Amino acid sequence: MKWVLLIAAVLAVASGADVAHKQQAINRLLFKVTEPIRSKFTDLKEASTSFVPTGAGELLKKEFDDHRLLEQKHWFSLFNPRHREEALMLIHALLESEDFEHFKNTAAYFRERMNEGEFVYALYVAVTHSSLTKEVVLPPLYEVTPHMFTNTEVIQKAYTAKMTQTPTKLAMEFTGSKKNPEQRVAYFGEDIGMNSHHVHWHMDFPFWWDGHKIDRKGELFFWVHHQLTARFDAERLSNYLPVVDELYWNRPIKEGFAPHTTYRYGGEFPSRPDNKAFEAVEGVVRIRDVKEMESRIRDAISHGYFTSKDGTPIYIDNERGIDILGDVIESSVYSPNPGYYGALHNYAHILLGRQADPKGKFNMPPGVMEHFETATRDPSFFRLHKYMDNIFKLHKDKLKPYTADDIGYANAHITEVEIDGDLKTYFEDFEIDLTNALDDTEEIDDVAISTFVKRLNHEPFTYKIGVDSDHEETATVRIYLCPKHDYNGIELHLDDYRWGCVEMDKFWTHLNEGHQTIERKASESSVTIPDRVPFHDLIKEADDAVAAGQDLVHSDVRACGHPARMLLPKGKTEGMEFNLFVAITSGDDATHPDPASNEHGSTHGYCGSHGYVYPDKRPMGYPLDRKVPDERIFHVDNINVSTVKVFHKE
Ligand code: CUO
Repeated sequence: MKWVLLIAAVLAVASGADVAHKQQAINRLLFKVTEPIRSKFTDLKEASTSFVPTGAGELLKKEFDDHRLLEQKHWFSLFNPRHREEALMLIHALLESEDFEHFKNTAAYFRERMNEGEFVYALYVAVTHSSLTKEVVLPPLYEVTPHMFTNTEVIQKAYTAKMTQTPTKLAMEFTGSKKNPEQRVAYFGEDIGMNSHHVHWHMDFPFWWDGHKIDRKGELFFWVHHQLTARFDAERLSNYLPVVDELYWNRPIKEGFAPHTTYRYGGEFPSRPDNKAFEAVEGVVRIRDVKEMESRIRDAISHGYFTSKDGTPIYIDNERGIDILGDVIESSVYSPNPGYYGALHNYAHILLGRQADPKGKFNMPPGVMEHFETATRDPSFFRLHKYMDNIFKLHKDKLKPYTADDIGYANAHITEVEIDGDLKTYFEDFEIDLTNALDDTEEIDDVAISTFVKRLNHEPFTYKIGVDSDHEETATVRIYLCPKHDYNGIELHLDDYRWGCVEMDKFWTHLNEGHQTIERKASESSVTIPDRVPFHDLIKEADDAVAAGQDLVHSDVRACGHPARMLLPKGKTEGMEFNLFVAITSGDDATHPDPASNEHGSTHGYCGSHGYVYPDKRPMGYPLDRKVPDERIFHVDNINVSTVKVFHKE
């Protein structure tokens, strides 16, 4: 994160709505959300009592006055229709604000009245999408609602430390024991940064989104989750585990899961033993419902078209079919016929989340699968997404394979691809501030309580791509990393490994006539984001800027993006071979006129370009997204496949 302080005193004093003031207000609204607004935050405190909500806010106020809203100090789940409805009312109220003052006052008013989980979700989504808060950096969610990212043991110890006012740094272990082979890859499913990316992806692209049209939202749903499963499989192979198998509705759920995680309000997250047979969730969804949804979707794929509500066919055996299929499977508001195709993905999350108490006999709260913050902790998450990924693959495999013309590009002859630096991964400690996990009052001083947990990182490296070119032109460069061998050590052919490829980067560059070397750092990847700025630093910087009458300029605002430090799979101590696949195609693939000089928000690969069309015209995953019956098609000058080794340093 680069921070530049600009002298903009006039603006700051006059409007109170420069970035520094906005950042300060959002920080304060999210500071200790389970307690009343601090009295020293006078403007917010004042608004919380005297502001009169208007528009959608007025409707929400009426719900509150009529005692219809979910109480405070209760768990919240987005998959609960009424909880969602309430959160959406606040999102609409915030998004229709005509200026930031109105936005801030609306938030302050409902912060003191609504359920805290609903409030946090609504504020995060509204800040993400409002034009009034474009440059505001959202505090790391894991420091605003730490319960959703940590475990019970740590939270309990943190409470003890708080009670005794003892500054403490607590070690956090990954869930489970070494008796469970799945434990070997818990560092991936439980990675704080990856969980943050996943929850933010779903805030950037909510299934319920009813605002402006978001470009290729369904395809992004496919791609971001396809990449999560491909990355998880690469981690499994790195740890001598077979790739994940899909979920079957009529077979027991092989892996159980004990989350060791507690809601802030609502007790422990429920556990599930190994080999639990699926049961209907009473009053919500039956197994035969999801089977039927699946069969209708498979049927549409076989036919090559979906049937919209009015009976018209929507043909999908084309480049854009994947977008519609994504909308249908999720299902989002864009689904052409949710009454018929249902909401396979969302119901599957609920089914998996409730298997501990499917009849609601024990009044258990929702499972980890019913929250995007916690879902990937459960190994069944990856089984579920593999199951859906295979449905996507069924559709992709039906499409006409690319021809030499579809993938060739005569202006780039790749002479060599080298890596400058080592592909070397290692674990390091990562510290998370727990201040916001602990109840207190204004009178009690904060003590420094944090937890540290292991996380994967890698040494910096740079791709060096030698290219001969006939003439000057902008070109598109795509880089994938693909496991070279399967679990049994058998070397894979292109058509077998392509679906397991991990997108490392995609960028546009300017080719000059003659020979050149394209250098691209791993840290510049367009699928990743750097570490989030800690909440404490955001607070200090905004407060300092406001006090000095200065403004803030933020880059790296987006929280959606795979953690940069997890760009590489773990690999093995003795080295693990991967195919490094580099393809250069014409710059015409870009949808924007300035691709080589514009990073499109720098995290477009998995997260699109916020508020704009997706920067790449080609299907996500191109040119590896379709069947390759004849590998010779790929033996072209503009594509290079080399073997690299990823080492893990113990
Ligand atoms: Cu992200 Cu199932 O969609 O978790």
